[in-house]
Amino acid sequence: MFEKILIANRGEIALRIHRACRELGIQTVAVHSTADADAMHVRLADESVCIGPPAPRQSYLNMQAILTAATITGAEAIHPGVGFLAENADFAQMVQDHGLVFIGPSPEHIRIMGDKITAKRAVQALGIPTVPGSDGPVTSDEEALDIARRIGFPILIKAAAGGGGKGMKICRNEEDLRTQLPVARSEARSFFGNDAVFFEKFLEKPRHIELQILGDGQGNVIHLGERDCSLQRRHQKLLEEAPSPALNADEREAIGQIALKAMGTLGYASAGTLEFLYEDGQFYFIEMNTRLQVEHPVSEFITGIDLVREQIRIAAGGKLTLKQEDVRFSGAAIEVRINAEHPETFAPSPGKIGEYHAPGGPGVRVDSALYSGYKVPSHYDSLVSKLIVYGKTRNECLMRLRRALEEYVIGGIQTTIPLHQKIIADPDFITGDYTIHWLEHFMERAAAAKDAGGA
Ligand code: MV4
Repeated sequence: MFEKILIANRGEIALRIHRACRELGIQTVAVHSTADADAMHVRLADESVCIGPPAPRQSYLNMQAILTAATITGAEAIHPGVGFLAENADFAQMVQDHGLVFIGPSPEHIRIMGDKITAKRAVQALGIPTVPGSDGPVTSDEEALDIARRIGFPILIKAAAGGGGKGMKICRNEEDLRTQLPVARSEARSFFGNDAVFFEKFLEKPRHIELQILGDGQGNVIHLGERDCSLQRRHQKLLEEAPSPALNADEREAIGQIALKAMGTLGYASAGTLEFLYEDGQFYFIEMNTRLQVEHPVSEFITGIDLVREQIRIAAGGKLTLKQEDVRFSGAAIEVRINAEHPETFAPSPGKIGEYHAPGGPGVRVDSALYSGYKVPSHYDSLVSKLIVYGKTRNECLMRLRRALEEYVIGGIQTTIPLHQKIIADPDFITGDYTIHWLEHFMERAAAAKDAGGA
């Protein structure tokens, strides 16, 4: 096992990784920007190194500075957390080239999955269902029209290097296709420096369901079930739950078995997530995330598996000790993402935390680096806390979430807590009846009700 790990991230995820290290008896090195000198993970780590000014390019994305920090502190491995360098294949390779261990999958697997076209080809070849579409990049109008005739409208143009919904174009007829193809290509070139685009049949009302997997790179793979991440706004997730209220046990078993076989053949190592769209009882793969995810705690709650601990054990050469039949699914978990934002306008609300009181009691977990007197910097993502609750049933989980949100006090800044309180009181949410478009409509209804009330 490692003696010392460098945590190349910040905020709640840096703290989450620190906690796993500590429980394994591993020393930690925090790296931080000048804006994060007073951060919780910096205070708790055994050692810390300031790696640059607030701008991420000059600190959390500065590979040379991070590798130097690892070298001077004698860290043997680097955990990249989520975001920043977590899915950067070049960084994973550089870490290896410096004789250190990257706590994550191989650079090759990161690279394959980072390009949506190569990712789709790879998983399709391994038997995972994908959305009907072009088999590769589309360049000419003739090709585009051919594919359109084969799969039918509506069609979605996606960028191979895309992600987060950037640069997607919906085409409802041939004219749209002719006008949008060049636009999509030039946007892809300017956003990502890669103008390759591909086509998929556009699914109108899917849910976003993702499968958590864990492999040891030696052919052993388990899955920790699915998470329903359909509640999102502008490609930012707000709330995630496991299991999905839309799936039955047979569907879960079927997609799980397909994924196990595929990831085993691939020899995948570390934690990973297969993202699917789910519509009318069918799963369609869209992307694979080759990292730990923000919403990993819901899967931990329903399986009792510590994903970060397992990532570290696997990176140190350990084999998976669990077989799929040893993974026991029980109960329901929900995570709400609490952002330092206005709950109606989503305007960022950085600033100094006043009173701080986190909820507790049975089945409640708070992953947050907040403390009273902490100053939320304006340079980074606005996620300041994750509240995760567990219940034996979804209903118990919902009741518990309601009371935990009531207990939570975060003074001094605005947060999305009031928004979460409204969402979980909505009848559609309570019955689990929502798609990826639900939240947009919910926000419109809420705004209209407010206008009517104010008039
Ligand atoms: C789609 C889709 C409908 N049909 N692909 C959005 C981001 C990227 N991860 C993939 N995305 C979508 N791909 C087909 N063929 C709808 C979306 C989409 C979406 C997906 C997941 C979660 C939220 C979303 C919000 C809008 C659109």
